[in-house]
Amino acid sequence: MRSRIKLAALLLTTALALTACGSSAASGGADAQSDVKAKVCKPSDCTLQQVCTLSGACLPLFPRIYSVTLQSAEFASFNSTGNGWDCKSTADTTPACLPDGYAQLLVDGAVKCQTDVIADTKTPAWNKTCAVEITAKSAVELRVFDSDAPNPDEDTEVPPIADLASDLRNGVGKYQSSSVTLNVTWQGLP
Ligand SMILES: [Ca+2]
Ligand SMILES: [Ca+2]
Repeated sequence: MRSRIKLAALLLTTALALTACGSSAASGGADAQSDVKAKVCKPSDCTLQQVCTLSGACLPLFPRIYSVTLQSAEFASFNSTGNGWDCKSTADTTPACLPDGYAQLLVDGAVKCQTDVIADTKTPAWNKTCAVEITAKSAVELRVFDSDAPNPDEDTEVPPIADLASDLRNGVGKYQSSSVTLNVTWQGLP
């Protein structure tokens, strides 16, 4: 009698273990499937007229809403006139002599994204993200300033974007003048 009870208990334990194993394998399979669905393209899969969007599909570059992140910048030691930023000489190392940077993205002359000012550093990191609609005819500009309030802010003269379509496809861009380098990322939506 006791051995029958032991056998029944053993069978029940085995059945429970198999059930647990089966349900775990099933949920692992579902996770693996959703991982595949989450990302199905990379930039090199798409044509020159397409972008690999956040949804994982190659879709037309334009018109499209892009998530733009004005990430960070590196200011040179001197401004475009050859002087220090907030003091004449860079030999003056007091923190207030360092630039007070902020960045803007403009579409057709209107500011669509602007960072806060980060005071007294040559390496501001803003990581400011905005959703911006860009069409094939949009004039997209990037600007970086040293805030000199209450005086006019000093433009670091970031040059025009040389190849916007290429930067949108690749998802990153570095934009450089003699006085600043601006780092931006682009992500096509949806
Ligand atoms: Ca300053
Ligand atoms: Ca300043």
